[in-house]
Amino acid sequence: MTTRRQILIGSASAALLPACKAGNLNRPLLATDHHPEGYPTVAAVRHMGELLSARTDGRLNVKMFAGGQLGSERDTLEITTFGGLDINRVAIAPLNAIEPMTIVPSLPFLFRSTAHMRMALDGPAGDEILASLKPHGLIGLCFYDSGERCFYNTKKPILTPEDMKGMKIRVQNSDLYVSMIKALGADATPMSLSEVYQSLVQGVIDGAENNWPSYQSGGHYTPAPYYSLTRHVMAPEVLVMSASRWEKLSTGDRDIVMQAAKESVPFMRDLWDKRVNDARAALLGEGVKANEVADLSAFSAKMKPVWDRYVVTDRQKALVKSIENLEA
Ligand code: GTR
Repeated sequence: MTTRRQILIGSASAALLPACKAGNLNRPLLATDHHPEGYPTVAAVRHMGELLSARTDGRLNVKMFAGGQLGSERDTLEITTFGGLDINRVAIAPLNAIEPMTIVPSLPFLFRSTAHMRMALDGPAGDEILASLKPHGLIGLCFYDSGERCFYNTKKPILTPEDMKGMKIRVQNSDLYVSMIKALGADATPMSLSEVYQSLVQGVIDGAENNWPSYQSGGHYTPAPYYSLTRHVMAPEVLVMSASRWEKLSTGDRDIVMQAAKESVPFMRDLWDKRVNDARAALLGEGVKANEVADLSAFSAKMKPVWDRYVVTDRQKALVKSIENLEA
């Protein structure tokens, strides 16, 4: 039986065909992002493309398909692993089902601050997570910031986990986040980002969780104006490349690609910090009711069984420890 996902993946692949000219290695690197043009992740990959082009006299460059036009992150990842797409910027959550090491930076309340998160991902911990993607047909190029994810909903401010009782909360497609929501006493509904706005409007869900820029760019604040600063997850975005395309690059070109990706990180962070501040200010100006949460430990205390369930291998445990021990 042909599933809806297979049809979607098929139509995305068909959309790529004109740009692809299968087997033509002179074609641009085909890149995709769920976010619209102008979003910091999209701008960063465009910047990377400019660096590539400048450093190879236009031999290497990037063609970007932004705005989720090729489907959900889960679907485009599948296309990337079989080589239909070359570069993909995704959240780390859809990689959780593929590679257990990606669970670690996705853990609720792991990172103590933005500085801590950046230090971990810029160092050996980050390198280990990126390298863990290789057996899955993906080359991890770099991490981008995704800020602090917070809960928002259509009903009321969340001050304690008790306030979430019975609420239907959308999560990304990751079992870890389904368990996180259940541990907080709410009901989890995994769905793709593009379905969230309509689901909030129709009351299919009561809330979701995300950073300020995504809350703004998806328009979710209109149906769900209560934004509670739980800062429960600081999981990063990841930029991956299809291993099959990577293997066709010369060693010299691989270095150029890796270097351009690394240089796009500080570029992205500058845009990101500004975007977070602008989104916050604009949304507060539009009447979003944001509230601080006095006792975050009431939320983090409930995460112990979630960590225990998902951090199981020795490698994961060692990675958690090495990140916890960083002094940022
Ligand atoms: C955003 C992230 C997206 C997407 C989204 C989501 O913060 O940038 O890649 O994963 O969250 O909630 O699905």
